[in-house]
Amino acid sequence: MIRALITGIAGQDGWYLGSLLRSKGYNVVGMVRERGVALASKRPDFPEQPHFDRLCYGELADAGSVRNAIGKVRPDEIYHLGAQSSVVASFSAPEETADINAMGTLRLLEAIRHHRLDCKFFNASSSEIFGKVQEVPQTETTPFCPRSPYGVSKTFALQMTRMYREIHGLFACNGILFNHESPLRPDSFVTKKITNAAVAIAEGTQQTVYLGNLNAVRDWGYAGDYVQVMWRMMQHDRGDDYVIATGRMTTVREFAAAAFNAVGISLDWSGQGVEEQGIDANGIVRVAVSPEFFRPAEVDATVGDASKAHTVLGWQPTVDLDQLVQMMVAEALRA
Ligand code: NAP
Ligand code: F7E
Repeated sequence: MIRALITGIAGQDGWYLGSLLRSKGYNVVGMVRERGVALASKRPDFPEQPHFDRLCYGELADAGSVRNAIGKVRPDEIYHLGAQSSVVASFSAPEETADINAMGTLRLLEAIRHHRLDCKFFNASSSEIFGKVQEVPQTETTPFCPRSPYGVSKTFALQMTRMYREIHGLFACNGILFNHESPLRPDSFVTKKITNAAVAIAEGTQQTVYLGNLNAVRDWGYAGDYVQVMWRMMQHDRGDDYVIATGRMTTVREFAAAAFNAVGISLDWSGQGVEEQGIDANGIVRVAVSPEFFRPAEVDATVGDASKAHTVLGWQPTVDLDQLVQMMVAEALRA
């Protein structure tokens, strides 16, 4: 039986990946920072299913605990998903972000070397490494130009992972993941904030949702599809780096329009910048802009070209944006 260690098992991708690996017969050990965390109680909005066999303690900010976890579990495959994953939060907590995301990845890689472990390593990298994009769409060869402490931390982690592959011969992969969402996305991310708000507005418990940059463009995929390709990378005959994306650009405004449509509310847009509003058929403002949600720096035209993953790994996304919106709205209606 193959033993996998998943860092970040309590997060969105941890749930999908743990479920996938268990369905393939893996023994799944989830690393958490609080021993015995009751994941079900952390996640009352989603039916609990077994997505790990057992948990082990591991704090990415602490080298000793990471080394202990690796030494005790001795996994065949490590899927490193644990991170301070909020770009917004990284602007107010740059040091913590660097410690967990950059140094945390290095601590894992060093623990593998320390224990002379013969294992494979997957690192969850991010499209945020491209930041102020140097070309559109972005591929595995697009130069890095991160614009947030989060993006810088993920650039360090990607380069370290590459270095351990090239210098130490580790089977190591970087998934350069573009945004991927699901009903398990935490409420602070824009897709979940919008789908929750659209449902609350349709049910009459909320009047208006306040958003930041409506012109921001993202390439949004489905988390269930993205964990499939993480596993495929680890089954290939050598470790490598892959852009994982849908190739479709969507603005926050378009995502909001789709979510409101899904609950039967059609929006008309008027005004510009902070004056822009999305207004329903009764003339009620349902979407408004608040400067509170603007960022010190925004990444532009983020859209990925996943041709390499299509060709080499035979991966294709199965859920399009409309299906993703429907899925997230259905879950918000159910909750
Ligand atoms: P997520 O829901 O935020 O989950 C992150 C997990 O990391 C949480 O379970 C969290 O544990 C854990 N974690 C945070 N700090 C830790 C620490 N100091 N020690 C140990 N564990 C810690 O993230 P996700 O959306 O599943 O993303 C998975 C990975 O993909 C992350 O590395 C993220 O940066 C990367 N990524 C995600 C996307 C996306 O669109 N989702 C795109 C590109 C890259 P707690 O529950 O204890 O907080
Ligand atoms: O923002 C805009 C905001 O916070 C998306 C993480 O998984 O993907 C994620 O990071 C866009 C941005 O995700 C609001 O300005 C407008 O342009 O949902 P988000 P993110 O920052 O793209 C990358 C690839 C990761 O690696 C990260 O881990 O939406 N936006 N109005 C807003 N964003 C938020 N959060 N809230 C708003 O009200």
